[in-house]
Amino acid sequence: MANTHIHFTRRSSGAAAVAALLAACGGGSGDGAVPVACESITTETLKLPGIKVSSSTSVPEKSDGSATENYPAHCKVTGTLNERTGMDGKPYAIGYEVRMPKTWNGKFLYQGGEGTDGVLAPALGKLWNTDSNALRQGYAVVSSDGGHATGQADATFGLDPQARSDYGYNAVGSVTPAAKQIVKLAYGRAPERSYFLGCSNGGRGAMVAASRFADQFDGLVAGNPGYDLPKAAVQQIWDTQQFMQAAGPGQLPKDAFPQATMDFVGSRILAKCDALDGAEDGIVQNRTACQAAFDFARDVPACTGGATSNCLPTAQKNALQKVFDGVKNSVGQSLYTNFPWDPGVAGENWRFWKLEAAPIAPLPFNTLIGAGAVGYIFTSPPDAPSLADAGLGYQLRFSMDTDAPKIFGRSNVFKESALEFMNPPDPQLAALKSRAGKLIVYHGTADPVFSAHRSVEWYQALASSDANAGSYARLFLVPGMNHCSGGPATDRFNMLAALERWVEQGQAPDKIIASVNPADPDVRLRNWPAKRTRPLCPYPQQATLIAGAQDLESADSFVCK
Ligand SMILES: [Ca+2]
Repeated sequence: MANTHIHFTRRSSGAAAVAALLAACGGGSGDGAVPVACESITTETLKLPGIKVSSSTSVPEKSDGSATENYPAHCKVTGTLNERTGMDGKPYAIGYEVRMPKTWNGKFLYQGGEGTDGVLAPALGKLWNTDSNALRQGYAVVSSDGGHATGQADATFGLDPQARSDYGYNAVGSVTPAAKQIVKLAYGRAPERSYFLGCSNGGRGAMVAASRFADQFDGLVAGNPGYDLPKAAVQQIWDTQQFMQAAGPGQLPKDAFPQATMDFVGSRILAKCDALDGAEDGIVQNRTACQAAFDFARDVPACTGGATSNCLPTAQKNALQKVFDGVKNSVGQSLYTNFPWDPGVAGENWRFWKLEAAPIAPLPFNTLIGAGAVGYIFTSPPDAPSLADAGLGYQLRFSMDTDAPKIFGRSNVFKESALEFMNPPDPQLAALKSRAGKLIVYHGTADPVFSAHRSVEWYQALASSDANAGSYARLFLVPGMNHCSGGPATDRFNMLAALERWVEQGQAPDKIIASVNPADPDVRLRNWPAKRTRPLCPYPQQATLIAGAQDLESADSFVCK
């Protein structure tokens, strides 16, 4: 068969079609297939109201890039749903991209979006925490732009209420059935299995899909999910306020908290907590015991008498205490949750998000959880502040008593509050449970963006209401890991493979083996061997060194309990 066009096979309805295939290809799979040209997938052949196909293109194999970028020969279809003019007078649509490999494994994957969307990410099926992608594994993959094509650096789509809903949940809900129809048109049959995988906002998307669109998915992976994301965005403004309290004239948070400061805090946490899991290895597996054993106020000394080493200046110490305790209003009510103390606070990715990118940074970073997101997407009605100063003035003026409650606000125009359009409406996942779907959530315990404790609280509530929660939803904490990857951690693992075994073979994940990324600066800095592996354990279990085990680098030396 010529390689200029990619063909797909589908069930034949007649012998003539089989003969045509054999003639065209000089052979065949023998399963009675008829070729469908990628280019034949059009708005007219799809015949779905409101769904436009903009392009359908055969893409040749790519094998000269990185392991995560390479892909097999496939058909790429792009288009839009629901073209409309927004309340702000701007054109909107939900953009989508479907990529379908020439050799299909019969499965479908929704690739969760990142940040505030706004771009059509290549639908390669990014497999977080691995060196592969789902397209290479034979998946048909779809991505979407979340309902606005304004780029990652623009949060002003939040001025349009429908664009908010599209971003929160409706893009996934609309694109998924349309994409499955495209897959069916291409291959002649519907996917046998449908999955969702995402991290960060895509992890939030997985939890939302598990709640709102459980009928569309057999299994979902939610990495470092932004559950209560609008609250986490308020927390970020709180962080900026605390960090700036500790900053000197002309200083930004990254200046006031040099890496040596966070290295010192990390070392003090390790001193109290490393051995609690039986292994002095730079990883704190026993998070719960560590939170009790480590007392920041007591164990990280304040500088006195002119000392500048092995201590923290009082202003820095006060700021970090407040950041880790979590955002509170003036009467001390928690508006989000707290953050676990973990040696991963010394991680490069922790620093990037907590001290550099999120507080006061060029766009797009403060559109995700900073002034842009809160001011334009999560406040109702929108505050719509000037971002000329990267949102610093807005953040410093922001009142936790009178501004923060706007994330719960509604109006005649904005009928859904930010919490309503961003969170899963049923965190108990009744629909997913009833159809025997599965959800794997994982979360780095040193995530500076979304606190791992929020995932723990979600799972505790689920498990307390349903003793069988572990039969359809499991949470894996990743000690030391920062936001989706990075940090002093074993952050390489394949959650999609674990999910496939659970869904397709009924093998629930009792542990997931994770390894280090030898190229990660936090791993290199600590001289951890490349062979280091650890088990990730389903919450509430934690990895513990087996008494007498000799090899500290092997997952086999640890048990989940
Ligand atoms: Ca340890």
